Amino acid sequence: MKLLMTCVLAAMLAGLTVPAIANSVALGDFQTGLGDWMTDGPVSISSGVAVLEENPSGLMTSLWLEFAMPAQALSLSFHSALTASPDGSGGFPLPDTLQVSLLRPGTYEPILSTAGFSDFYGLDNTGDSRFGPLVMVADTEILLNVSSVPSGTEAVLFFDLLGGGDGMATRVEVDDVIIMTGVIPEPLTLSGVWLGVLSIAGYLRRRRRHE
Ligand SMILES: [Ca+2]
Repeated sequence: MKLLMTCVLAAMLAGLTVPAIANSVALGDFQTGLGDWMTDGPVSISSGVAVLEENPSGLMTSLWLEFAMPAQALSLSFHSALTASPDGSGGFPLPDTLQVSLLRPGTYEPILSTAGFSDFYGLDNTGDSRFGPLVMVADTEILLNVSSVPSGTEAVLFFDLLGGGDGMATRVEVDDVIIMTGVIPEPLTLSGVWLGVLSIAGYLRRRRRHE
């Protein structure tokens, strides 16, 4: 049922009036652990869900997977939940934030045009979210339109939790990472302007590379 809903949402996102989705590729259901996913900082599996908690020895906790884009990919989607509880900390001016990015391996450049940002979805622990026209959010499900990404494109999907002493202990759950595939009847015209500044995750990652 959950997968059917994802099919419908993926079709809407791709601008299809008649859903023509044939299949899905599972990237992460976390039922039997992390599989090929990589981590940095406190990431655990709890009841088949990946859980990111704030990194006490750094600003960022990361969960990522490198993969090749399947043929006829329409959407990349996942379920995520962010919860925060007071932890008595203070002094850090920015709220804890989840940033999700689809980047090229090695260079960490965004695969899709997200001018000014390296992430395609951001959510902080005050409830503010940020995403562009290639993204659809339905309750806890987030879908990214990847129909313009050529088959076989090497990609890395990053989930980054940016923490700090903002007074809250923040926890992020990630599950059901899948790519819906199918045939698109008409060529899609994808456009969108993502306003803003370079994301903090992108900055930190590049800085970490050069250290
Ligand atoms: Ca915090």
